[in-house]
Amino acid sequence: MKVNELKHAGLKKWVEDNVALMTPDSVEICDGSKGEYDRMLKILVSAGLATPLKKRPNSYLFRSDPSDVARAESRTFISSKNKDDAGPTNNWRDPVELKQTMSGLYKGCMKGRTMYVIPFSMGPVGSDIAKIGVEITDSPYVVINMHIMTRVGKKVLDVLGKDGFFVPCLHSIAKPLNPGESDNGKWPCEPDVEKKYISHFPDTYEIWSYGSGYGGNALLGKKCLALRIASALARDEGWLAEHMLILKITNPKKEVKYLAGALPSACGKTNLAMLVPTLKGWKVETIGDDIAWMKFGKDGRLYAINPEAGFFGVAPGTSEQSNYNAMQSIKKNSIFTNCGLTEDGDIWWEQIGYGAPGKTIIDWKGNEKPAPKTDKAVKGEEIAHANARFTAPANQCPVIAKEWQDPKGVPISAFLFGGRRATTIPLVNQSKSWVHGVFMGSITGSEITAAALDLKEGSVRRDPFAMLPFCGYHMGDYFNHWLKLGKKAEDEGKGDKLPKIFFVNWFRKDKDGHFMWPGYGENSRVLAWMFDRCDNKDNFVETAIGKLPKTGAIEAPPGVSAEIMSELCSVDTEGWKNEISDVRDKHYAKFGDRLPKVLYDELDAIEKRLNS
Ligand code: GTP
Ligand code: SPV
Ligand code: MN
Repeated sequence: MKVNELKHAGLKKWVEDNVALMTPDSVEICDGSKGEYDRMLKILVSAGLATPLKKRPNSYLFRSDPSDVARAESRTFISSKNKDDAGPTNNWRDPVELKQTMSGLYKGCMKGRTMYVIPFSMGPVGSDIAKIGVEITDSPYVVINMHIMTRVGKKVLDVLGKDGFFVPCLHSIAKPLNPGESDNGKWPCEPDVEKKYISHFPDTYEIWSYGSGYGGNALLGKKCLALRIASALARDEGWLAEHMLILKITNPKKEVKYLAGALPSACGKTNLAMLVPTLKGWKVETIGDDIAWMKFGKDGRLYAINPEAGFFGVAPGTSEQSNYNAMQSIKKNSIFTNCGLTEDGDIWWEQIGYGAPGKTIIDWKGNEKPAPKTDKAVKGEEIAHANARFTAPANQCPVIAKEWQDPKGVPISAFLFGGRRATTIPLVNQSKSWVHGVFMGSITGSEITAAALDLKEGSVRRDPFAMLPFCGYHMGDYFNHWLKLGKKAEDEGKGDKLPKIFFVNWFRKDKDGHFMWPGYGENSRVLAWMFDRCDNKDNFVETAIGKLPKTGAIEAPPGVSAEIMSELCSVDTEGWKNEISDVRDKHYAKFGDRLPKVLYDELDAIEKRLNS
């Protein structure tokens, strides 16, 4: 298909204007076909950017530039007309100035390259909850990843019609080629982090990204559209766009519930979404592992779709033991970025479950090293980058639920929030009410992981609703949006249809720094408790901070003593007092008068209960 054959006048003009600005050598409208995918890979292999993996059919390894290994939060901008609308947790730039600067950068940026125009649907094509985006990019690596992560092609243009709504997503890796020049094995990008831009214009629902080819910076359907822009759309249209996995859980009586869970980046969403329960008779199946879009149905229940079509998962730590279903999902047709390459032509990473075969291994920077005998991580000597990722089609997951692409979505019974917290926060805690649940989401804290550049790993930061880097507007208004949706349901007499809200923590540590809770498959014990809570089972005790499991209501996993269980499931009063003052002084204080008053009321009420 040619540009002048595009039926949507707005889309055609947008493409033509950008061709004139970016001056690519050629333009291609992507059709999402297997032929197109294979052709992109031929280009990438011959440019020395992709290595075919002997051990995995139709699978390839990429090594990025060392400057381009994760989301660049310091270079991510929410460019609303009014600075106040971006709020204290986002980097704001004036949209007129930012567009001027970036237009200057975009000028001629695709010289020597092909411009790819990717029409994609976030969500099953034509679903009421789905949205259409079109990404312009000069990266064939982005094209193949978008093939897996979204639904690409002509069917999307058909739904878009002559004047349908789409989110324009501009992307360039910022590395034009001179005549005769090729990438020659070097990942093309702007290596100076300060010159990268991941910009969002929430008033006009546009995305402009420049200089990075990695993950959330470049696959613009994901964090940029499905969270930052979608959260603004959801605010304007009355729905929810969240950084949440969606899972289906079946109990031994064959009763089914759906649950959505927000955990910060690299804190266990993919693992939870595909968990293999250790509890007999329980089953977990996957709907999605990173993002949920949710709308209320006529019956008052909240229906969720997974807007994505694949998994862009954290590789290190993934093993047959920790995440069997992810390991099965990546056996073929998968893309690996910044993993190690073994002598026999397979990928390898820390905690993959076995030492590397052979004598040597190529690390993520392309250096040959002795093959590690064990899969233990050695600080500073990592073979795979800590944020190395796999891209795999969701339908390759052995436990993908049969309804995962149902256009009407699945009804959510419970939300869970959580983070990585070595102290204070109990294994699981149910909110006393919707408002208390929103309070819980709003104070989420987590130790920083490798999923973002330029942040000190390990220190605790507040990451409300796991949305800190992904909320496209003022976080105080976002809290209010959640409160308003709950109030509306309650006012309409449908409060009992609202999902129950829980807070979990798999990451408590003992004095020696060891995890107190085994996590992974054992988390099914907590899911089962939540499941029964949704049916109002008498398995809880009311405490100052919420509803905690009754002694014995969650059976201790092998190796966990009764004392540890009790520590994990009780209120650390002193810890919580510190938590409350930290939230009041350092977190809520940032939001000024846009922090809903009822959340301060929750804070006061908990403090009062802790002191009584
Ligand atoms: P993003 O894709 O960045 O949004 O990450 P995610 O939330 O999907 O995290 P993921 O499931 O990929 O897990 C990230 C890391 O946490 C991996 O190294 C996992 O092995 C580890 N992890 C996941 N679940 C658990 C758990 O229950 N306990 C412990 N100790 N570690 C876990
Ligand atoms: C995250 O960081 O939460 C991810 C990876 O899921 S990325 O797509 O790079 O944002
Ligand atoms: Mn994520």
